[in-house]
Amino acid sequence: MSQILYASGDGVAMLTLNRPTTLNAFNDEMIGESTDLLARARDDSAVRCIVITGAGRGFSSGQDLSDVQSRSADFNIGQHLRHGYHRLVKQIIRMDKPVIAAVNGIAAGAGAGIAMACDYRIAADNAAFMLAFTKIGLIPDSAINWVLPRMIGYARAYEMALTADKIPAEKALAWGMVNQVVPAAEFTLAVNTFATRIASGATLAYGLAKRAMWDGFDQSLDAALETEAELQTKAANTQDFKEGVTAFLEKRPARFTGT
Ligand code: T3D
Repeated sequence: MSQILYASGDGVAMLTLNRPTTLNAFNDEMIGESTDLLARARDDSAVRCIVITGAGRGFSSGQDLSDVQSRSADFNIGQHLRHGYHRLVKQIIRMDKPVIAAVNGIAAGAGAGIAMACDYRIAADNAAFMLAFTKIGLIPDSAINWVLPRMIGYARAYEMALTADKIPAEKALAWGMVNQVVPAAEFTLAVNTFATRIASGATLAYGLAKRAMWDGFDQSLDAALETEAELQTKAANTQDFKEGVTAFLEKRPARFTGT
């Protein structure tokens, strides 16, 4: 059985993590499949926005712990991360398309890492985030140590690692970890409405803005300004820029095509 459901339409590709009996724990197959499907969405010009969500009551419970127990003595966890989760989170962070995490339930361990690597998080009001790692004697991984302190500050990020407590959606919103919290009953509609709105926007500019901001984390002011100049040159060469300015002057809504 496929570990991920993939559907696309109206400019949106939807990846649904599909191991609900484990709250969508990641086994090797699911890590590989999600990385490949993200590449497919990235390379499909009809796809202008990507959504990752979970089947059933969880978003993802992180690494499948049954698989962990059956590993051989010479299993190399560093290589497992490098060839698995690292490729997956980099696929999300480095693609020039917006990726939305639709967090329908618990996002624990690497599941929280995947959600945090995304560009926007919509959480159901019964969702929660949990750095479960230290409960089993591990440190956070899947780019959490890089992303989360930048997102919410060291004090809160380290508190999450230290306590491994569940951070409910509303608290995650107050901490700046999620962008929207919606009632569970309205979750699917809210996700579809937002994703469709983004997919009909100036998606090329969204992708370039994403790159400028991520690159900016590692850059000096001068280098960041140069990146802005280069990427703005690209944005200014798009049909969307022409259309955006024309629509403004004609006092009508713009019809962006992502080209
Ligand atoms: O080693 C490496 O590969 C390095 C990489 C590490 C990355 C990581 O993600 S490490 C962190 C791994 N994840 C966890 O430690 C979380 C484990 N799960 C939980 O703590 C809890 O399940 C939750 C807090 C997420 C949810 O609790 P609750 O009470 O809502 O659900 P539950 O009853 O615990 O789980 C429901 C079922 O899912 C249950 O199976 P059952 O009893 O109905 O047959 C449970 O065993 C299963 N499940 C939940 N999480 C995992 C899992 N099965 C395998 N792996 C899991 N991670």
